[in-house]
Formats: sequence, C-alpha cells, structure tokens
Amino acid sequence: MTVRVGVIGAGWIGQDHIRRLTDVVTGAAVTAVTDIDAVRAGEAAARAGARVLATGAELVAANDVDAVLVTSWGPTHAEHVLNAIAAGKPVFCEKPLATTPQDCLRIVEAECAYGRRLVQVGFMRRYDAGYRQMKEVLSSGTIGLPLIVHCAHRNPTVPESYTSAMAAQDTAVHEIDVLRWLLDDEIVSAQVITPRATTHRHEHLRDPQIMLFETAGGVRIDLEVFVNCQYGYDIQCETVGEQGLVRLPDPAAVAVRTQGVSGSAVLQDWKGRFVDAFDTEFREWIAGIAAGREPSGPSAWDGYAATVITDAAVRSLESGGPVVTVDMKPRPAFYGGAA
Ligand code: NAD
Ligand code: ISE
Repeated sequence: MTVRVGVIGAGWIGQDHIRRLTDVVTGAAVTAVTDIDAVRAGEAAARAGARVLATGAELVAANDVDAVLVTSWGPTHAEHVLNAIAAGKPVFCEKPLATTPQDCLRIVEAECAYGRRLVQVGFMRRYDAGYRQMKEVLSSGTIGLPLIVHCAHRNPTVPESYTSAMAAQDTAVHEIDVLRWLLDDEIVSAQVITPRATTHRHEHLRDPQIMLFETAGGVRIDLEVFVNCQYGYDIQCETVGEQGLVRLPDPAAVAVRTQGVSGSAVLQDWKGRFVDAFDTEFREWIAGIAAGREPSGPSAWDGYAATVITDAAVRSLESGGPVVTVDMKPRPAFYGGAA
C-alpha cells in the first residue's frame, strides 16, 4: 500500500520532507501540496508529481490524501491539525503542535473524543541514534539514577525576525521534549537567566540564554541556548548519574590533519545534523499508517507539555529570571496518565 500524503506549507522544512517522502521513504507518495504562496506550492508539487490545492481545508478533505503533513507557520498548525482529526486522518505536525496551551488542549480534547491516536508531533530528536543510545544507557541503570543534565543548543546565526522568546519556543523546545522522553520524567519548573549578550546578535535579541529546568523526580537541567555562536550548529547533551555519565556522541566526521592543525568540520545546520533522525521518523510514521497502527511517536500530549513548559520559560525570561512553576493539566488516561 502506498500512503498518499498531502503537505500544508512548502517552505524550508516542507520542501525537505517532500523530498524525503518522495525519494527516501518507501511506501509513501506526496499527492497534494498547498501553500499560501502559490508559486512555492507549484514548484514543490511539480518536483513531487503532486497537484496543488488552494487551502489546507481542501487538502485535508481530498480523496487522494490518506495522511496530512503540517509544515506551515506555527500559529496556523492548530487549525490544520483539528481539521485532520475531524476528517479521521493521521496528521504529522512539525513543532510546535500549537503556539498556545489552550490550542494544544483543543487538539488533545478532539483526539480523545475521536478515541484513537491520529496526531504525531515532529520532535525528531527521539529518532536520533545518539539520543536513542543515551536512552538505552539510562534505562539499563548502568550509570544509576540520573541527577544532572548539561545541554547546549547552538545555531551559527538567526535572522532578524527571530525573537528572544523563540529561544524557548522555537529552539529549546527540542531539548524540552527529548529530555522529558529520555528521563521519563516531567519538567515542573523553568528559569531563564541571561549572561552578557553577544555583539553578533540583532539589537533586540537576548542571546545567549541559560535555561534551568527541574523535573518532578528532582533532576536539574541546564541548557545553554546560543543562536549566534558563529562557528556552527552544535548540539551537546551529557547526563550525570550516580555511577557515571553518558554523553551524546559528536556527529560522525572524518578527522583531518593539515598545515599543523588537527580537526574535523562542524555541521552548519539542523538539516544535516538530524538528517538520519528525520528519515527514521518518517519511515516509522509511514510504516505505522500502512500497517493501520496508531502513531507511536511524540503525541498531542507531548506537544501540549512542550508548549506549557516553553511558556513558563518565556515568562521567566520576560520577568527578569525568576523560577516559574509549570502549570500543566493532569495527563489523561488516553495518553497513559492516571487522570
Ligand atoms: P518557512 O517559513 O520556510 O515555511 C513555512 C511555509 O508555510 C511558507 O511557505 C508559508 O507560505 C506557508 N504557510 C504559512 N501558513 C500557511 C497556511 N495556513 N497554509 C498553507 N501554507 C502556509 O518555515 P519553516 O522553517 O519551513 O518552518 C515551518 C515549521 O516547521 C515551523 O513550525 C517550524 O518551527 C518547524 N521547523 C521544525 C524544524 C525541526 O527541526 N523539526 C526545523 C525547522 C522548522
Ligand atoms: C528551528 O526551527 C529548529 O527546529 C531547529 O531544529 C533548531 O535547532 C533551530 O534553533 C530552530 O530555529
């Protein structure tokens, strides 16, 4: 069976996922594309041999669309995801699930009412080989109980449109999700403090930022978000346990020695760093749909949790750095909770 996918949003990541679904993942075909930029939609559709539809609603309803991929701007996600649930179609939504906790809860409620999981959120780090190995080590008990996690998320530069709040909403959101999953623990508070700002930032931006999180189990997490670090795209994570530590490996790169210097290249963007994770994420999503299974990846609940936690971090940043308690609803039984 070929899973026919309709794509809403043909920008940076939409085009990359269209290429992935067309050229990399077996058992999938992109049959329809929509974008508010008609030229962009036309070009992306032509590359995939798909047709262009005028709106997201039309695409969700189309007979030749079995599953929906949402890669439009964050504030538009909720509407498209809700339409897909109403149509009973599996929907993969790039992060964030929605930009407010209220909209995330509307999705959670709609999916619970439907009675079957349809939504998967694009937190691709859960599919990265390094993070998966780290989870195995933590689950095996080899290093004992985790106590502290040190992380860094660095981008070489960001455009002027990137705001201080986006350090949490757009960037740290990946660590927030992957750490909840790695530790199998919930984040209960957030604090954001700011060191001296880099001179390489746009004037309005607080960069870098240091984010501190605490989990229900008492693990302390420190995360440096530095989005104008200049030198490359660099993701670091080290978990310290009672009997040892486990660190994310550097992405494979050959070592070169020349002109008296020994070293290896640093990747420059998320596309290269997580290419294998994205491929695995979509292979598993398509295989699950083809087999009639509910999605096993990050759920609508995980999307809600991430948005509530990023909100707490933004509130801390905007109020000068106090510890802010995360105000999360009890997890419904539908998503494995006790409520
Ligand atoms: P982009 O601006 O390059 O592309 C978004 C596209 O969506 C644009 O072409 C825009 O015209 C279109 N669009 C906006 N609203 C629409 C609507 N209602 N209907 C149809 N088309 C619409 O942005 P991007 O960098 O591709 O990011 C898109 C989403 O993917 C964002 O939510 C972003 O956070 C997420 N993202 C995730 C990762 C990751 O690592 N998982 C990386 C980059 C972006
Ligand atoms: C971008 O939107 C992503 O999702 C990338 O993974 C992240 O590293 C980057 O900081 C974001 O802007």
